[in-house]
Amino acid sequence: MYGTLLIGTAGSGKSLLTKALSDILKSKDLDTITVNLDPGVMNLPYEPEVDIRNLITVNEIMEKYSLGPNGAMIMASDLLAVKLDEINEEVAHLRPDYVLVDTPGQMELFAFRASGPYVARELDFESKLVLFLFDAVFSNDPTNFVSNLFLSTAAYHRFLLPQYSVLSKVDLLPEKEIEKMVLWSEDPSELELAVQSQLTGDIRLISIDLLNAIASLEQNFTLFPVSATTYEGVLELDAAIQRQFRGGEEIF
Ligand SMILES: Nc1nc2c(ncn2[C@@H]2O[C@H](COP(=O)(O)OP(=O)(O)OP(=O)(O)O)[C@@H](O)[C@H]2O)c(=O)[nH]1
Ligand SMILES: [Mg+2]
Repeated sequence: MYGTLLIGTAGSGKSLLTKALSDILKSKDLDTITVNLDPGVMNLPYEPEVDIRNLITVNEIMEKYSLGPNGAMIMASDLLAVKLDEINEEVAHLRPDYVLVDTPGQMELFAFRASGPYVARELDFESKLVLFLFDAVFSNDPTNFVSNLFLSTAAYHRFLLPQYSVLSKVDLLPEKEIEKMVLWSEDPSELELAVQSQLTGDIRLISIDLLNAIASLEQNFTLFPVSATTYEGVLELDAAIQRQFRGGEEIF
């Protein structure tokens, strides 16, 4: 059983990409299920086979513990860890080959609290992969791109799982902007050039320092450009995921 966890900032496209990848896998007759781990989501673009909302909902927690929405979201994401055995049992019962795991909207609630790394570690898959989503529209200037690179590194630091970087929503920008970001991800000197030429003052200095720190980690951030609405790049991303699971090649 191979598990892919989709992680990224709020609204970066995790849920729609979960659907797109699931569509592709199912169209190839691969035994695939989706797992929703977001207890606060109202509408999903797919029908999850396993859904944390059957075990915990943010609304119930708000009522039961007299919490506001933020407090309830924090409590709900911590409760994920307690419910994990039940999630694992439900998944095991379905015996799929591929599991796509959609994670809570606010990435910090999952990645940066104790429960997220615990859940990622204890999910009962024989092999696991993280997809970290860079929202193309948000990443389209050097300052935001560097911030997102840093978040991606922080996610790796939390989960310590093989990790692919995905550039989501590429249908929303001209192709040359997408190519530019892919180039930044492949070649740190190109990103540094953009920082040097487009930024000034303290933000330039800090960005260069951050880039040097990231470069010293020697990680591969090469972006997979995808659109979950037009399906551009989704087949290629799926092929890369399959290679990772079957070949176990080093990514990060
Ligand atoms: N044009 C376009 N819109 C997209 C794409 N992927 C997601 N969206 C839109 O972006 C918004 C957020 O997408 P979601 O898939 O809900 O993102 P998410 O990361 O799951 O969001 P949260 O769980 O709420 O943090 C929705 O309105 C989607 O329709 C894409 O590839 N192209
Ligand atoms: Mg979502």
